[in-house]
Amino acid sequence: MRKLSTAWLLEPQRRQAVAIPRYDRAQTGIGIVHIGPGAFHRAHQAVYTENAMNRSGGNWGICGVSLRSSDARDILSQQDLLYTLAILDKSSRYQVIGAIREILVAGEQSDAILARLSADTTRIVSLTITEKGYCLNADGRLDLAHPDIAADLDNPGRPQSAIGFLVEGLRLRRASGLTAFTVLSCDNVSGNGTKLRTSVLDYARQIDGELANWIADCAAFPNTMVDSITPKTEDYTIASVSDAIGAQDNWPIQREAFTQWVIENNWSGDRPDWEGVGVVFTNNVEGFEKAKLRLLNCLHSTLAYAGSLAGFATVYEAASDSRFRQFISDLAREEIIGSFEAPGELDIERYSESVISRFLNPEIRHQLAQIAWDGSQKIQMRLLPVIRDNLKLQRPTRHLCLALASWFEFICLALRAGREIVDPMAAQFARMPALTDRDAGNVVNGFLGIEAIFGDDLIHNPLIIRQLTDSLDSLRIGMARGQSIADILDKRTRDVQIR
Ligand code: CS2
Repeated sequence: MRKLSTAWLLEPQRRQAVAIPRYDRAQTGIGIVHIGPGAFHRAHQAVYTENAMNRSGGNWGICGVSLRSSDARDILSQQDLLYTLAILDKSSRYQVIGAIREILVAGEQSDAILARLSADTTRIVSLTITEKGYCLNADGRLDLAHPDIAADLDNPGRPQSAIGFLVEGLRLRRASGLTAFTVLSCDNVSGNGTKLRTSVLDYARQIDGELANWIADCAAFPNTMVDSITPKTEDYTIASVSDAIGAQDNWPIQREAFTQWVIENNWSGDRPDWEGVGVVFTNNVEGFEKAKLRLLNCLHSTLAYAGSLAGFATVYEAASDSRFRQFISDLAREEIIGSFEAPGELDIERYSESVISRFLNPEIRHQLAQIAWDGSQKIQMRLLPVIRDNLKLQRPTRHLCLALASWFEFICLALRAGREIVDPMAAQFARMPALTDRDAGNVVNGFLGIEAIFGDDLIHNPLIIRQLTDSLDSLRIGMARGQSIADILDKRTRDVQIR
């Protein structure tokens, strides 16, 4: 089979059903640097940029910056940095994306990265670095003791972290009299732009107060909400996409048809014609962000932990179980909707239903194990703020506590079995005997005592301690009696309804 390449795009026998770049790729300059060009970036922001260039042109090619692995560069450079987006739904579509024009790897190509960041032509630096890339401590400030940050502060001209690169890039721009770029965070983090701004300014202040003031005055850090379910590429994806397009693509990306990008109206400089291809610019990102994190992501994490305990492998499998579906829709209706102010233009009930129906897309094999990663970071965005808001508003928290207790049990079972836990705090968990205690109360206290995750409020809340202990007990007792977790969830749902 021919390899996906620029030459293949020009072949007359190429399948016409596969969409390909319509702009002149060779003549397109780089205008965006993206830190973290993983699957989500390639399925989402790169596709909006591709579609914007198809529609209106512009020098908006993307330079991807990988902070750790060189895989993306090594594999994609063998196919001229082209890859296929497979949109999997009732009917599937395939589009070859050409927006990425260069991929650089930190450590190996740091000079080239800094040259890109400080080039006049670079107007936007976007990021998908996940929750942990922000390096914030429990008070929401930059964690100066974080090993990556401490190393960069020792040697700021040779950064390794995203924060270090942003600040060094901005410093170089200021020194050569250029304008700042817009810093566009695209992570599932509430107030992502504001948080990134805090990290960047805290870091810059350590180096040079004047530089920090300049960044504060000149660089925009809009908040954003990003959405599209993007399971990671598996071997079957490579085989089925290559088969569908008629060329060998060694790193295609799969995602659902639904996609959404909402960006705060807070911008300096120009940008691709994103509005023309469906991006929404608004003054109220916060409401959209909360709706997405609290409904889609919170329900995802709930399925990831409770569903894994039940032996399900994918979101589709777990959500297809009627008891699980009932549990998450009750959680959404009774405890999530109403915990925050939804944007006026969003019908929140319908949004919530549509999220659950997206979980039921049989074409998307989204592994629960993938969603379960980094739980210590994710629950801080997805579950804990809902619990806190409900406590303030005297609203119920029982389903939320059962979801959280599922995470406790998920970690506890992995620790006991010596299974790998993909989480930046895994080593700390392994050093805490309380987390594997037989007594549910001790486990709950052990977890709630981790201030970096839970702050210092929940451990003093008797209602939450009771509900968590109760939930963990019923999970354990039920499972020990051979009940399926789906039955346990089902029973809890009915108990709550009787109350
Ligand atoms: C998921 C998200 O992996 C996860 O934690 O909840 O990546 C989710 O698929 C996306 O946010 C959907 O936009």
